[in-house]
Amino acid sequence: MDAYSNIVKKVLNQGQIKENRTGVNTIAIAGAMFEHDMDQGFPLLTTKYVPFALVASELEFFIKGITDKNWLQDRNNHIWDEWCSPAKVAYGHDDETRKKMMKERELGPIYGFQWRHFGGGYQAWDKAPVPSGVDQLKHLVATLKTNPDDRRMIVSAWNPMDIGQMALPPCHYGFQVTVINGRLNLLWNQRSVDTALGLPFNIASYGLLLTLLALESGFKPGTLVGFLGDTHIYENHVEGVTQQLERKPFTLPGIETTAFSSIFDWQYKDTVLTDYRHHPAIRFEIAV
Ligand code: DHF
Ligand code: TMP
Repeated sequence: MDAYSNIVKKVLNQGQIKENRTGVNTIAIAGAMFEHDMDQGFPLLTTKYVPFALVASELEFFIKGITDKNWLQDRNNHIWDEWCSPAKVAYGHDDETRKKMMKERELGPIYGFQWRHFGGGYQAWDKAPVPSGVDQLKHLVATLKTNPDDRRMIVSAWNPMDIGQMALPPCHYGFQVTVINGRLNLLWNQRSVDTALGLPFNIASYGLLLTLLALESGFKPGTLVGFLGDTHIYENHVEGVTQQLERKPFTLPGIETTAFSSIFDWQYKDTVLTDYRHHPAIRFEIAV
């Protein structure tokens, strides 16, 4: 798992100062790769506490195609709050979209909508999305079971037609699955990477998705790979990550899933961490 620390070090050593829309500068590099063999344990950082239940409930929210943040808030998950609260709707591209987002507490056609209803014509501010469009996740699962040698098992969250309606254009905008020698590998693409705050969640989330897809299809969990684009550390995170780098990692935790029947029926509480030893949490302020 020191793949993560290596990325942090690379950004600190090679990063250039860059301005961006948030008003908090970053140091940034153009491109990095994260790689982790799932045989070594579940990829949850041990050099700081990462709240696994928040990662898992956000993943269930994506898998179910839900875009209403009330669903997350009902599960004590507030990681998307800033992207809907009336005070801080930062990304809506036009005033009308913004107003609707505030009123309906909708995030727009983000990850889950695209995974399950790509091209389905998101217009439902006042009702649940109608089940239309391409169900990319269903197709991927079906192909895994019927033709696992396929090299076209891709789910894309990047839909240029819908970006104007999203609370935030997808950061991790696509993933691919490939089966090699009986092992299921997952590779994701991410255009913009908040190395201190977002990346630990993204790694754990795709590690969990890989595990669930492996359970669903009967393949062994393989390698998790992240292709990272603009990979940055916000200036006000430098002190925290520097402190974090000095910490000695613990052995990685495991995860256990009880009563699994299907990824589509999976609930985040069905999966629990085992033996998670970690250093204390580090507070990083989020740039909105
Ligand atoms: N914007 C920015 N600037 N960075 C992000 O990582 C980011 N992530 C988003 C939406 N917008 C973003 C969605 N994912 C947290 C983690 C992931 C996430 C949003 C927020 C976060 O605040 N994590 C805290 C713990 C939060 C808690 O315990 O409630 C952390 O310290 O990891
Ligand atoms: P941007 O849209 O201007 O790139 O800002 C998005 C910020 O959020 C950027 O710092 C990357 C970060 N981010 C992640 O790192 N992971 C995520 O999953 C999400 C949603 C955002």
